[in-house]
Amino acid sequence: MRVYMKRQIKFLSVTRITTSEPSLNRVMMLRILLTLIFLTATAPAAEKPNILIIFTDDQGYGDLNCYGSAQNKTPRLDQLASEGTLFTSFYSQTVCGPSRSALLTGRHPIRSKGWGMPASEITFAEKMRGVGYQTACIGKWDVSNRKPIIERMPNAQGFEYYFGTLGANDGGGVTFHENNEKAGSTRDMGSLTTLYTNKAIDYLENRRDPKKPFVLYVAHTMMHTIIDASERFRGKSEGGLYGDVVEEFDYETGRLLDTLDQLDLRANTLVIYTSDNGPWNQDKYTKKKKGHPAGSVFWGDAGPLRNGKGSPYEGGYRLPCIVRWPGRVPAGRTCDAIFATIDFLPTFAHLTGYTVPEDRHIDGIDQTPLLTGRQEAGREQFYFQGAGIRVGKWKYLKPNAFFYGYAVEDDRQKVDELYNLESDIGETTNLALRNPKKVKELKERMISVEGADQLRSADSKR
Ligand SMILES: [Ca+2]
Repeated sequence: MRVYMKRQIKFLSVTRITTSEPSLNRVMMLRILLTLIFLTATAPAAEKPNILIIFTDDQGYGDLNCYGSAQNKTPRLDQLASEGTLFTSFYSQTVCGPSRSALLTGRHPIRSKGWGMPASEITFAEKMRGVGYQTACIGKWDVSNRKPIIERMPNAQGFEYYFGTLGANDGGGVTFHENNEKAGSTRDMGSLTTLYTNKAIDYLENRRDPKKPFVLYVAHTMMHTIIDASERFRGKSEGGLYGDVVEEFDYETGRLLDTLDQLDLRANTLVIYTSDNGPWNQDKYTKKKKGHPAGSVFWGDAGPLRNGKGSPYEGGYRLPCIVRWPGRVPAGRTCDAIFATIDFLPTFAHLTGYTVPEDRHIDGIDQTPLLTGRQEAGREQFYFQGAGIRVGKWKYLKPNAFFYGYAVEDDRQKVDELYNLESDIGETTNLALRNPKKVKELKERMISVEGADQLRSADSKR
């Protein structure tokens, strides 16, 4: 756009000097001005990417076929991966609310406060509105303590349009809000994936202004217990009820992606699919959970990773992540660089033209060079809340690392833990005693992140 403007302005000045006929001069001036107005009006949609974030709940690292699942059939997400980049060291957080506050603000939950995210936090949606974006959120919010606290609900946190549920569905029911108003409730958990998809499609087709770029954040309630699939998918997969839900989500995501194509939005839309935390795969929780059909499988698969939701082991934090942006993000690429939801806000800043908030510590970094393939390196480190840190291939957990109750491994010795994730992705062999220097180095790094409110982390300085 800037180039076009410069060319037109240059042409304008030349025209003024060389044209002697006044009426011709006026006509040309008018034409040029109209061209400039047209270019200005259409430029944002043509230049700034739309962003579609598809965020599932409690879906494990190993749930998709393209991440190694032998049971679940996920052709649409597999296709998305073949059209974009599949990340294998992507980190969200270990539970729902903290994961959402981190994604929205670019700040670890120690700063963005998870379920209790204060109104003073700045989200990427707020920043994107400031640079001409339309902003919408469909689905699970979960950062206003599951309550209708207006100043902490989506409309007040940057999203012009909202439809969804403020909390989770542990009791087998949800209440909806449309913007700040109550909008009904349901106990039919098998209807939610289709409902949110329909709302997202309706937003793309009917609610947005086609002349402006958009960000659409679709946060599904599935696969969070109490899970269910619609009649069309229930009992159909090889993976029990959980597999049915995964396959329905895959199908519905395909419908949403098809809508991008139908509206000619594929080329200029950055699509990100990921999950908020690992699967609820611990016996302690699942054995006593009521509300599922008898005998059904209702938890996901962490693949080769240790433990799941609520744990600082990889199964809690490391999630599938697929990014597609035709012609910009390399297609068919698998990338093991460290990338995280906290990086979304600074990366979107680069891509859409806003400035990252400067009055607070931002933990995320701009990962545009990684996404676009200009570099294969990502974050140098990733911090696990109250638990430890990963630096390169090394991961450290402190003796009193924080676990949510259901994720506690009763036989875990409360000692320093050090793992080489490159050779031991399942965190089976504790190398701490053999590498005291590495333990000391990582412990210091961990402490520097925790005390970083006024400082920039090593990654943020790049
Ligand atoms: Ca969750």
